[in-house]
Amino acid sequence: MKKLWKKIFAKKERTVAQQIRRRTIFSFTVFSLLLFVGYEGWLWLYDQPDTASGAKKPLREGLQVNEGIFRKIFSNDHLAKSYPKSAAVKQPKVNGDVGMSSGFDYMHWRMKLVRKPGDTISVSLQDILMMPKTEVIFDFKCVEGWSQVTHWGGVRFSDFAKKYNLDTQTNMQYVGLVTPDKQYYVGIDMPSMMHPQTLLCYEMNGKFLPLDQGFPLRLIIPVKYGIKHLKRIGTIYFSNERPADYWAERGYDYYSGL
Ligand SMILES: Nc1nc2c(c(=O)[nH]1)N[C@H]1C(S)=C(S)[C@@H](COP(=O)(O)O)O[C@H]1N2
Ligand SMILES: [Mo]
Repeated sequence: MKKLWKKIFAKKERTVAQQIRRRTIFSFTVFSLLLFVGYEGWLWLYDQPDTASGAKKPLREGLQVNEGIFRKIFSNDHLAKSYPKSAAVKQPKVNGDVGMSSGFDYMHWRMKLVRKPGDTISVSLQDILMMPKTEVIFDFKCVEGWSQVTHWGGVRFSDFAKKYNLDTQTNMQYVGLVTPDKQYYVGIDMPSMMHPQTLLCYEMNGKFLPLDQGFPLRLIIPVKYGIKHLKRIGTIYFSNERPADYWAERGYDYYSGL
């Protein structure tokens, strides 16, 4: 009995050659298994239906799950940190002048509000000024790496949408904004556009915007990087497809959320 016990538990003495052989067989088995699993997995993926975008369904779904998580973290429910007025810089930096062509006739400016293709109305600065004002003081961040605390005033886009009965429109997925000369343009996802700190902005430090900072009207959207804060709004439209976006076309993240 004792002998049998010993025989079972005693470490088998193996020659070096035997040990190498054993390890080789083991490694080879694991490698073959992995190869098989990988190959079968690839065949499975290959058999999956394509989506409209041409990507395989499981991959597309994975991306959608990621996007969903991303939106939960970065959208609506979180407010950008706000600061006291005294923290705002007196002379905010001017950055970016695409679409800010000279000869802009600000005296006759009207914002084109495209309710749907073929149904556009004009909105004047007077119309905007008649609505309740909201102010926001936040740390404005540019993708170039600088940031500064700035103070803005204007109409919440969500208030504007309510006043103009844009229910159908705000049920769509995106808003597009374009400068009057069409040179600069951004696309914004609807949750960020309806965020309580997103403004159709006409004031900086309690005064009308300077021309080079977007007079008469610009977008202020604290949940996004600077590239999305389009200066000098010419047209607003709505879409379920991603609107053209100047910096996304040049390789920056379409969402550019903070
Ligand atoms: N029309 C227009 N709006 C624009 C830009 C631009 O080039 N053209 N640049 C963007 C970028 S990159 C930043 S950081 C901010 C800068 O706003 P500011 O000039 O008021 O500081 O505007 C954004 N809005
Ligand atoms: Mo920027």
